[in-house]
Amino acid sequence: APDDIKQCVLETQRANEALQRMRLTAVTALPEAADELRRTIYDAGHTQDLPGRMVRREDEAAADDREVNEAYDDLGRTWRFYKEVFDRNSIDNHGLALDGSVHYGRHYDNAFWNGREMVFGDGDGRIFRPFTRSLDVVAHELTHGVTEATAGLAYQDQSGALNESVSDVFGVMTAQYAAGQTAAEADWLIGAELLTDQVHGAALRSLARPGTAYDDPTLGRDPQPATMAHYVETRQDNGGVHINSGIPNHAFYRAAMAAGGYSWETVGPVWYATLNDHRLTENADFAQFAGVTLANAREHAGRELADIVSQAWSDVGVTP
Ligand code: ASN
Ligand code: ZN
Repeated sequence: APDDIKQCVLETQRANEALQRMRLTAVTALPEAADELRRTIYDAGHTQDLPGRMVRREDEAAADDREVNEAYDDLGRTWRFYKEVFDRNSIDNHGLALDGSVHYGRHYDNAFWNGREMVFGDGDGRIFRPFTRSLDVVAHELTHGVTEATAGLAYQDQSGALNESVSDVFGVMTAQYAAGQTAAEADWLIGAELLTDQVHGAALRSLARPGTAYDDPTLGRDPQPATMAHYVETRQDNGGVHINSGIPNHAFYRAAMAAGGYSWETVGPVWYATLNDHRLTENADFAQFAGVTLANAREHAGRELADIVSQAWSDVGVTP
């Protein structure tokens, strides 16, 4: 069944690519995008000027800078995950070169995708270590680019929480793939490597137990809900996009655990097909997203996985 989904994803991609090629050749006759990994890492030198000084390009030897090499290695792992598992050629599926900037700002406690590149702060050293430490965080940021290039989920309210969740889901899947872990073996944490020993908490977020990862209110982070019963209505954080993402995150976790085996071979392809499905609108809410996952599971993965996906959404209180 997962092979069928892969096949479908492949066919959709081929169709999209053929269309894109026709457009491109019609306009400028551009050469085919190279199907190869092209990374460039920049050093922002503790400023907020991007991208900063170029410090390591593809095939160059390791730099004398841990964060430069972590960004380089983890962008590579994420690129390989998308290529090998979903036959996706980089963020735009057209071989977009991957740019990353490290040492952004001073004591900067975050990482982000700015629409062109991935940017990583060094953390304040008290709560956070440099944001290149966690592969799932690097993959989370790169996936914001993938979502922008596919479903285009608006970064507000439920579609924003779905956008965040997709980044977490593909972030943990990238880490599980790189480590060769089954759903049962994985920790399902985002950013476990970022927190210093002084922090009370395991990670930024947990897909297995949302709300338990980082629940120290003095750190200004709200616990995430795992189900609709605890959905948080707020105007902060674009309508709580990093909060309510706990709900679709937990649905994915439950489905992956029920399916067993490797997440990227079971529910991962269903979520990936959903991201590439034209039935998913930019302002989709949880119920609509769930509906498209179910449609894809039914159409390409068969009854058993469809029932698992359906049960997982029902468990978190989302009815398609
Ligand atoms: N690290 C955050 C994220 O990628 C940055 C943000 O708030 N957009 O979600
Ligand atoms: Zn994000």
